[in-house]
Amino acid sequence: METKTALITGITGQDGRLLARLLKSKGYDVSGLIRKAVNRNPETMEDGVNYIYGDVRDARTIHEILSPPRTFYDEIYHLAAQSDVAYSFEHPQETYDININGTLNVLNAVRGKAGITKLYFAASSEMFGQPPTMPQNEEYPMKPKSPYAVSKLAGYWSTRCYREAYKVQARCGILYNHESELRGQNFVTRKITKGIAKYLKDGTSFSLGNIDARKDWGYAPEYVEGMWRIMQSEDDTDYVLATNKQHTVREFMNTALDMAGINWAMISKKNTDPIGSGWYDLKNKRLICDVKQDLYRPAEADNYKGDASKAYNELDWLPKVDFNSLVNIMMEHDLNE
Ligand code: F7E
Repeated sequence: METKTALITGITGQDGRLLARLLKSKGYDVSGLIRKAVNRNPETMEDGVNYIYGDVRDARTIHEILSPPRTFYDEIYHLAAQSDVAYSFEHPQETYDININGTLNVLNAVRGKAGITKLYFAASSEMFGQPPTMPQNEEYPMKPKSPYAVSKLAGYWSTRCYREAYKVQARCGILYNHESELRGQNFVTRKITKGIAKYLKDGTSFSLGNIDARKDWGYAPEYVEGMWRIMQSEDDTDYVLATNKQHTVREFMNTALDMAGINWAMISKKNTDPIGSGWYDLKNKRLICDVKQDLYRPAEADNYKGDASKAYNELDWLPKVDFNSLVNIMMEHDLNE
C-alpha cells in the first residue's frame, strides 16, 4: 500500500504535535507548516516530520505549498489558529486575520482537489457561545460570544460552504476543551499544574480568574485520534468530540492540589463572590493562589457540556481518560519536570 501523506498547519501547538506523533505511528509521511517567526525550536518539534516554512495568512505561499506537482497531500489538518480566547478580546483583528483569512487561504488552495485531498477544520465548542441547555450536539444553535468564537464560526461556515459549493472534501471537528502535558501555559489547566509545581519549588503564588467556569475537559491524545477518525469517515460531515461531563476550574485546582500532596484550605473574603478568595497552604501558612477580577473576560462563555454520540455511533470514538486521570497526568508531569 502507498504511504499516505498529511500536512498539518499549526504543527507546533499541542494538537499539531500530538497529531504528528499519531500519524507517524500510523505510517503517514507527515509535513508541518511552521511560521518563520516561531523558528526551529527543538522543544516543540517532532522527529521525522518534514517542516515547511509558511504562514497561513500568506495566500500565495499557501497556494504554492498545496499546488501539485510540487506537493500532494492525502489529508490536510488545518489546526493553525490564534486559539487563546482571552487574547482574542484584546487582539480581534489579529485573531480574524489568522483564523478567518488563514482558513480561506487553505480552502482556496484545496478548492478543486475533490477526490485528491481531504481537509480537516478545527472548529470549537466556543462557537455555541453561552448555551442555555446541556449538552450541545452538532445541531445546537451557535451564538458566539468572543472574537475567537466568531472567527471559528466563520471558518466553520466557510468550510461547509466550500464543501457544498466546490465539493471540497472537508470535515469539521467541533472539539470541546482538551488538555495534556503539552498544553500551553496560557490555558487554565496547564497554568494550574505549572503554577502548583512552581509554588512547591520556590513558594511563588499565582492568580486565576473565573474559577466557577464549567468546562467539558478531555485528554488531548484521544481527541487527535478523533480527528483522524473524522478524516477516515465515509462522509464529509462534522462531529462534536467531548466527554459529556462537566467540571469547574475550582475543581481542577482542588484536585491538582490534592494530587500534589498539599494540605490546603479555601479562604473566602465574601461567601458568594470568589474574587479576593484564595487557596492557602495550611502547613506553610502561605497563599498558593488567589482570584482576581482582571483575569475575568469581558464576556464569559463558561458553561459547556458536549454530546459526542454521533462520533461514538459513526466513528466508534469514546474518550476513556476521566477528569481525575487527566489532572493526575498533567500534575505528575509538571511535578517531575
Ligand atoms: O479557559 C477560566 C476561563 O483559557 C478555560 C481553547 O483551546 O478551549 C479553549 O478555550 C476556563 C475559561 O480555555 C483563568 O475564563 C479562570 O472559562 O483554558 P482556557 P478556553 O477559553 O475554554 C476551547 C474549546 C477552544 O477552542 C480554545 O481554543 O478557565 N479561567 N482563570 C482562566 N483561563 C485562563 N486561560 N487563565 C486563567 O487564569
